[in-house]
Amino acid sequence: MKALIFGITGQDGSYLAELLLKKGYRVTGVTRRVSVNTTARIQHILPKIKIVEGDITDAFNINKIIQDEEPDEIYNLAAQSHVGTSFNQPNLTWDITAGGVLNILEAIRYSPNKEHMRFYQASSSEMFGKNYTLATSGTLSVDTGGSVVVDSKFGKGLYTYPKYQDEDTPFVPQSPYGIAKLAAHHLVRTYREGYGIHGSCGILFNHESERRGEAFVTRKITKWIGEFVDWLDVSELDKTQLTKTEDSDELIYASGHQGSYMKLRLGNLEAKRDWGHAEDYVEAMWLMLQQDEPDDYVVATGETHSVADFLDAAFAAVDIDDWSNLVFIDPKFYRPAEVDYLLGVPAKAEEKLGWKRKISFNDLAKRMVDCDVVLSKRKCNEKRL
Ligand code: NAP
Ligand code: G4F
Repeated sequence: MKALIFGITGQDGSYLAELLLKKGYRVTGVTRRVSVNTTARIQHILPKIKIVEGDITDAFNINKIIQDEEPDEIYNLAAQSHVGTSFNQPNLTWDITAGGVLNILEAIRYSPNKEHMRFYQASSSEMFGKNYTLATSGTLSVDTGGSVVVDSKFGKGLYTYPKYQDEDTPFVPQSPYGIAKLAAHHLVRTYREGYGIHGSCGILFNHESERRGEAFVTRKITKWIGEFVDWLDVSELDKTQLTKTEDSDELIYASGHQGSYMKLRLGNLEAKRDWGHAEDYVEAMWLMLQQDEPDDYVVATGETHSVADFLDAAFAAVDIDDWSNLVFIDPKFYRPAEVDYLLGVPAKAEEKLGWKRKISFNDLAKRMVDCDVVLSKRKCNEKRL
């Protein structure tokens, strides 16, 4: 089997390529020309995959790649994927995140091998925006642990709160990114129904990992913790020496110590997300393309946690219980419109694909922190040489 991955240099692209190689696929990845090397995440598998140069906004280029490669499965993970950036660069976000998908669909539509091609599109929980479904008393019963049992048409599942999103929740996107993803989502449905393309969309909720981009909130937190722990070590400080001073809210000082350290600067800590691990989520992408019929699926954990909860879990991994003096709230990181609450019900994916997430919220945070502590030490040692 032959797979073509758009967005192979990204977080998900790297995990998906590894998964497909393990399954015996021949993998081709599309990378765009940039002035620096972007293959860090796939460096270890580069000898085993084929790389072709392409940009999904270039329709002719994309068409040629698809006709040349004749893949059995096409995975589109390429996007301008940062929600905050989409408010500053809405046109670019639209061209890549919506227009790019149209280019791929058109190439498939006119391909002589159309009947043999299956297509996966990376849709997003960001498409739900501010909307959610409120479980009614008829569909839920309260579990002893404070969770609720949602009795959906795909069976019973245990979830932590009666507000959720699933495949039936109407989309009310809140950002240029969410709107572009929703346009792409509807394009896939239209090409599926209109031209018989085997196209499936994974409505994936937030998923993170040790390879997550550094501008997303989880990785921004764990990277900062890694570097901070290194600073404590080098300065021979222990955590009890840290004090808050009156003259600067933005710096961390230690009693009896000359140096200071810039606090972790964040925006809205109240927003709630359904966070899983990317390694689990790429498995769901592959499973979708193994189905006889194309369809759309929510992929999520069924739990929701605030950014503040993630801070608790991440700082706990380095034995810091109270992070309140280490974080500075910077209005710059607030968004013009926010998605306040995401909790996905993955009952359909569990029932029809047999998918189940394996990595818990606390393990996710710990794995990311552990990795960033090691990475920071390595980087700092290099700097000191
Ligand atoms: P990511 O790390 O930001 O990766 C995005 C990928 O898209 C990178 O390989 C990037 O290449 C590529 N790309 C961007 N613009 C391109 C263009 N014009 N032409 C070709 N390639 C381009 O994102 P991710 O977290 O792996 O997410 C994968 C996909 O799932 C994205 O579509 C994202 O929107 C969607 N999604 C993600 C989540 C999540 O929580 N991670 C949830 C729902 C949906 P460069 O390396 O050159 O920048
Ligand atoms: O980590 P985030 O930037 O992820 P966001 O906006 O939820 O988007 C991610 O998940 C989507 C799926 O729902 C994907 F489609 C999308 O591609 C991306 O992978 O922000 C999470 C939350 C937001 O509420 C944000 O306002 O964290 C809040 N936040 C608070 N301080 C921050 C910061 N976000 C970022 N990036 N940086 C901050 O300093």
